[in-house]
Amino acid sequence: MNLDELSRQKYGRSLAELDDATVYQLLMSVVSEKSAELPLNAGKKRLYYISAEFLIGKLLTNNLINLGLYDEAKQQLAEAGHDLNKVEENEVEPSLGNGGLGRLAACFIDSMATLGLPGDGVGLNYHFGLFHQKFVDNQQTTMPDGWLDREGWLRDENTSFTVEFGSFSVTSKLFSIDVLGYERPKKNRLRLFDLESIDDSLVPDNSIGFDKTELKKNLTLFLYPDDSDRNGQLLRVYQQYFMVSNAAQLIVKEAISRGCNLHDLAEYAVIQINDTHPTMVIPELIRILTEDHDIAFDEAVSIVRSMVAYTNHTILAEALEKWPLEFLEEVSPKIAAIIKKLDELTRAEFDDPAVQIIIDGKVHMAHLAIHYGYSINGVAALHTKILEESELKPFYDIYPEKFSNKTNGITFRRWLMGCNPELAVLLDTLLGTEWRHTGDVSGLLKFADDDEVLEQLAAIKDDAKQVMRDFLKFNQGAQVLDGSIVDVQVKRIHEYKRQQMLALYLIWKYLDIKNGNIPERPITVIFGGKAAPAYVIAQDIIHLILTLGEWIANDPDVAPYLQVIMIENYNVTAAERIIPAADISEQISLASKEASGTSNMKFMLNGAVTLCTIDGANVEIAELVGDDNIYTFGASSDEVVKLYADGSYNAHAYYLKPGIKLLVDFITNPQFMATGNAERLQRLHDDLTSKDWFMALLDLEEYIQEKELVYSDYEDRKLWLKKSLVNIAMAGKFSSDRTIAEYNDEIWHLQADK
Ligand code: 26M
Repeated sequence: MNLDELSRQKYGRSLAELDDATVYQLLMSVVSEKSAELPLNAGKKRLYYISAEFLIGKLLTNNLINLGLYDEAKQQLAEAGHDLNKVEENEVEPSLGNGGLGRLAACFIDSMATLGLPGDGVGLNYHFGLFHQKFVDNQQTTMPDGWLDREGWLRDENTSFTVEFGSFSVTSKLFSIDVLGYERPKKNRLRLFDLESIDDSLVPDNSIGFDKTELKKNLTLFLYPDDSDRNGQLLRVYQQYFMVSNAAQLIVKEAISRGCNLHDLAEYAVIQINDTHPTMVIPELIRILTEDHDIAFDEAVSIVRSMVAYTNHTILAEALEKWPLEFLEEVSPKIAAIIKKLDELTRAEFDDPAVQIIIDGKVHMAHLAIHYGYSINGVAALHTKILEESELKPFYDIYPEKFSNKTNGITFRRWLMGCNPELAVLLDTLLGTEWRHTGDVSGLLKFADDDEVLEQLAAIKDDAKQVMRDFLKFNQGAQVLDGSIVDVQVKRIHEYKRQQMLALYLIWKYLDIKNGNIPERPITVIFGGKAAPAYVIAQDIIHLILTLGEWIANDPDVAPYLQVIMIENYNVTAAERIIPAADISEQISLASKEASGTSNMKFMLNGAVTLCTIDGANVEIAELVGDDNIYTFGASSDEVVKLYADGSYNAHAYYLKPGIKLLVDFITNPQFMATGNAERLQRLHDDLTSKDWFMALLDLEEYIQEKELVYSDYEDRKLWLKKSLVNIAMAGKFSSDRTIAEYNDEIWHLQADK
């Protein structure tokens, strides 16, 4: 590849003369042409990973890496005076996901392609994605994220299906994005269904409101449209059925084209459903087999049962989908009728009311998926244990063989090679390049006491901090304090993740500095994340963080030592700039509530030290790195489960402890409140002092202590660098290639293509 020559051919100018936007166009066309030539991974059996979200991030760097062109491209660009990071600013990040579940799906399709497994992602092409977050008056505002405006990676597949709803039908339109494996000669695809009759003009420029009843025009406008009213909830069911009906039709069509007679469909296709959102694929496949292909109902049920596997990502009751049967009857009477039949079958077999599919007129999607699929997995060891022993125990008692754990993982292409190329090069130098294929970086351990290597790690962290500074300056004009320790919590805003607990710590630290206890070095605490528009308390938490950040910045006694930055519109691109720069990874969910977490793995791989509760995959991180290399605190999941079971957590009693009351009451201190929105701050205060459903006050004192210990340990440079090194070295387990190999060995049984 000679970019200068290509530039002269295409634009009649040298590479050095191009502006960054044109360099981007050039690189994108090179990559697209190369990837278009690659054949698909093939094999009798294909996997379809159906997901409402695919949070794939920008693709240029990733695809250059996977095509083996990254080093060349970077060098040629550098010689012509261009910086790949700057060039990448011209790419728009697809807005097709929200959080961990969507990013996991993106890591998984990358790993499937890397392992040569024939399998595609299947989802929807939301025109305005989730939403674009902007801060106005220290509050979250939401704008449509029109990511499709600019030329991107989508290819029109010239494929359409008809989807019949109860009272009308629509035509779909299939797009795809190539999914390349790491240095692999074949590819897979992300298949995204769109609506032929979609109408972008339903959405105003500056708001995410739109007519929810115009279903023929709106089905693929937004991911998770507001569901605070009945029309919004119905729209989600319409979207889900649109997604899975297309998926099912695609699966059947492709299987037939490979010689399947449909009685043997399970030999040709396996479906992984990412959370319960795609569960209706079960009745939809049964419908297609019985209605269109004359297969008897019982046989159709048994075929489908042997080809659908379900991943559970949460034990939060409010996130376990239960749709009123009446909704399903409106969206698709045929699907509702099949679900009723399936419910009758399970009722005849099992007496326990807890395991029925339709309970009090609501369809429990997880129950449907467990009875009529062959596999259910949790996403970290602790999470799976909680599913088996408590949350889904009645199902585990019936079907122990269906349950398994698949601890999540992350792709090292994006989360190490792409976002931290200097660290990747250091690993090459120390270990050779094998780790790029195996994910095994444990050889680094033998350098744990090598001062030279430790200093190289320190230098890499400093460079990453500079990249982060530039990003925050560019993104939102924020100026990171010089020489600060970087302490980060980035993830969806949710009470169970307890951003509010870190905010309370910041109040403590602010007051401590006011009292004259000056920290040894400046501290930069970085938050990032979006709150669901209908989730009021989550918006209040964002408001608290932003108001606190401003308050501290305006206090000259404290501002030189403590800083709070909240990243606006946190997304994959921001994560790639922030995570390599982090010293401390905040993973402080209420024990038992975070199914796994995946940012914990990204931080670890990039040398941050974890400060965490014993929750999700933190448990596995702690086992790997040992007590000396992680900071844990807080109630255990058993203790928390017990507190919920006997209802004995008393928020008010914790609030009344003098050390805690002072911090919580700061939120409603009149001077502070006057700088923010009194209603929001008062509501948050009231919630913390009376309900505190996710028990932020329970662990607060221990958290403050542990944070102080972390900051003071950081000052022992050598000790800290060693912790950082051990974390990197032990992160190999969390390669999503390992996770996907496990899914394949134990659930999918696909043949890898050569
Ligand atoms: C539910 C109902 C209606 C509308 C939306 C939802 C919904 C959408 C997304 C609920 C939850 C959603 O995301 C869940 C999620 O991201 N879960 C995370 O999955 C990760 C990958 O397994 C885990 O690492 C995280 O612990 C888990 O929170």
